[in-house]
Amino acid sequence: MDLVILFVALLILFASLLGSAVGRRSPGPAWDFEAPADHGKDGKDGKDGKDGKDGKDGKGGNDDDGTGGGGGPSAPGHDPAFDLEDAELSQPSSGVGLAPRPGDAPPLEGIGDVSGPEPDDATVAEIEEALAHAVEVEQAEAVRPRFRDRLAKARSLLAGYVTSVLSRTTIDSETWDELEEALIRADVGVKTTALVLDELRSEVTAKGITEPEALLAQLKGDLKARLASGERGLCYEAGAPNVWLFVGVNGVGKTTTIGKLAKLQKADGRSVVMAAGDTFRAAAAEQLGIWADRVDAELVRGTEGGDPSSVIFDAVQRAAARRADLVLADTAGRLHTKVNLMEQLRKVRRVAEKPPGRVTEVLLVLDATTGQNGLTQAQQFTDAVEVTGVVLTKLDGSARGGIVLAIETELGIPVKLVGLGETVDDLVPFDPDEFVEALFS
Ligand SMILES: Nc1nc2c(ncn2[C@@H]2O[C@H](COP(=O)(O)OP(=O)(O)OP(=O)(O)O)[C@@H](O)[C@H]2O)c(=O)[nH]1
Ligand SMILES: [Mg+2]
Repeated sequence: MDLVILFVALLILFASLLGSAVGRRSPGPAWDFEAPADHGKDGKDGKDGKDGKDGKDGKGGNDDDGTGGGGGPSAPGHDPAFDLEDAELSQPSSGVGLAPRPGDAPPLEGIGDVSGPEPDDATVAEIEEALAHAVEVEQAEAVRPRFRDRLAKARSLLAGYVTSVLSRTTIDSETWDELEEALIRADVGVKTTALVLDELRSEVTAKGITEPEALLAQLKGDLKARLASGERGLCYEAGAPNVWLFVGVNGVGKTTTIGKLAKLQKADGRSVVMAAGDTFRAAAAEQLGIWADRVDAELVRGTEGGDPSSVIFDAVQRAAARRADLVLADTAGRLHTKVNLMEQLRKVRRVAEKPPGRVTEVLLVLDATTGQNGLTQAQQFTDAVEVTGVVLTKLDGSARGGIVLAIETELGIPVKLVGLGETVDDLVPFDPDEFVEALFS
């Protein structure tokens, strides 16, 4: 009998415990850290959601999943356990909304299932300002990168020499030695360095320059003048699909440059067809296809191992049929020393030239980190396909930007575009003045 009474008592105790637990969890969404009520609050307070930092690091913040910027158990700085614990401690069992956490902005009216005081005018103004700032940051991302910001490596190489030259009170033989070493190390090349310094010596004599500061100012002026005459515009002739052919050795950035340039050209109102003329590897066409998707351009590709000329031919036909303005033609990277590959390139150019196509640019893509070898490459490619301009990539990671001077002085080929980084907006027209200033200031 005693046992029966004990059993019934235990049953009653268990039932009452269960009832209280269910009652505590029953309010639903506001208590559940996966529910959107709290996330709506965090995501729209202008601090967690779109502050221009979280959105870029790929770890959270953009609120694309609709859970709010601070949402998701793994959102940085947002501990879901804290939410639940905090809610359980501070909310009545009716469970409407969560207590604000330290640092939370008060919720906005009509957002989520959140109760609390109405935001005052100052808070609304603060939120609006934060959102406006986020928009500014997003817009700023598309702004053209500045040479000065991206040429830190090249500048720091020259900085030591500049400081040393300026530290002396006169211009002496050490000054000239240092300038020579600086230019050669920056890959201006022995020949062009000699030309630059000979010119500078004559000017120093003619103008009676004695101050190191004036000497450096003269050098900068000379370098700018040396680069002033290049025709840097990309040639476009209306009335037929213009073909711009991209050539160069392996890995210099041909395919990436086409993607970036397509975006620039489309922004200028031109329609673009991309030709996957690198048929050596299937992955090459895939890579170009990704860029085509990204910038919304049409892609024409052939079969792996097929004839690159026929891909370019098809692309020109497609462009003509669609009345597209430009065919940006990729080619396989090739060593300039391989005779048969250079011959293949000649054929590609001949075929691209067939009406209705018109080759208006042959752009040699050079990697700025390879230095003086770029000069040899430029010579060989020019012999094969009449290069009309150079795209100098990876200037952002190179201390050797001086190759620009060697190419223009020794080969007379204008540098038309430079790559200052890997993202789609990191291709810019070459600006000699900005370039020289970025190197020396
Ligand atoms: N930092 C930096 N990297 C760049 C730049 N341009 C291209 N790259 C990188 O260079 C690498 C090679 O670029 P690709 O476009 O594949 O070069 P490619 O000339 O088409 O190479 P192949 O097709 O193999 O001959 C990629 O990782 C690019 O992101 C630039 O201006 N700066
Ligand atoms: Mg490529």
